[in-house]
Amino acid sequence: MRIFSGIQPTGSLHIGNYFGAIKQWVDLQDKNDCLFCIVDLHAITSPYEIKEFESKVLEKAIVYLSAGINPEKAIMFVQSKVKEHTELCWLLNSITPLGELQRMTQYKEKSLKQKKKECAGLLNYPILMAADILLYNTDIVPVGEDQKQHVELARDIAKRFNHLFGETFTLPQAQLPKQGARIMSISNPKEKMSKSGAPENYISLFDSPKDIRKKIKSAVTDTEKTIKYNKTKKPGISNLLTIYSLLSDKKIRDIEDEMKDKSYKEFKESLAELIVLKLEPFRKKREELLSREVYVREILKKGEEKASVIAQSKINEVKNKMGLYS
Ligand code: AQP
Repeated sequence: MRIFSGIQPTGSLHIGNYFGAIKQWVDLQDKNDCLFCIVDLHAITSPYEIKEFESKVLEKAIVYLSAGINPEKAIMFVQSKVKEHTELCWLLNSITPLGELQRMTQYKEKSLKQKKKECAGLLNYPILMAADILLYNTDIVPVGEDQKQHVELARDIAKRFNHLFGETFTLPQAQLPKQGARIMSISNPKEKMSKSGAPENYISLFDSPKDIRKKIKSAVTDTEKTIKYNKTKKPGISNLLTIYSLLSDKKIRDIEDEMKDKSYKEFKESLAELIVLKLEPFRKKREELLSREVYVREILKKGEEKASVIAQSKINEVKNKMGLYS
């Protein structure tokens, strides 16, 4: 199977990104043909710091490696270095109905947040994402729940293109993890954990033990006392139980049993220690890689070369099918 997925280089990668996306990538890379991209062109659709941007991209490559991506098995590269992504995006622009873009949940949410800073790129974001995916004849796109709608749109665009110009694109499918497809914010459990939100809302993969303990201590719960999973009535505790379950590989029911005589404070203390323990290898690996910039850049360069070969051949096919001057 061909697998493609990406993450924006802005913000700090959090446990939601890990359980929703990266953990699936690590599991898939052994038996599949994987491309993992740092989608910098997506990130520029929101305000960003120009001076820090390149280092953020490099930092994300370090994050991918620290979280278990193996460059011997998967192609890792930066989106803007393979120009066919933007080229295909423009070609797909011409067959994507405006109404479909306007109904995308992420567009509606982000355009509200960005208000006066909203740009056309925010609306066209899913077309670029479709180009990322379709360029590589992707079968499976491992993502968290919030990106499912965009993958479905990519599939619709592929179907429309194939119908108009003849069989060209593989129809991609989103793959969500069974558990952890939507980790909620720990400061507002009714909203998704988000890296562009305030630091109190997420646990970064590289937060210090001190910060982890502090954030979990102040995580929002409810006024009851029972440690029971109930997504609608107890979203805070349910989210913390989900995180506990994902990190401990224990079933939620078993954790509820284990914790039945414990207070929220005690439960939070064990959760914080579990997170500290499980994230320690990520922190260590990152420390080690931070001083190896040349090595990381080499990995990205090799990835770019490999991705470009596939992308060039696909874009030529697409342009031919569309009848463009050859
Ligand atoms: N809370 C989450 N739970 C599970 N999965 C999540 N993902 C994001 N948040 C959660 C998945 O992580 C990948 C990151 O994709 P992205 O960088 O393109 O950004 P996003 O989806 O918009 O994620 P964020 O963290 O919320 O970033 P901002 O705040 O910048 O928008 C995707 O696979 C996503 O589904």
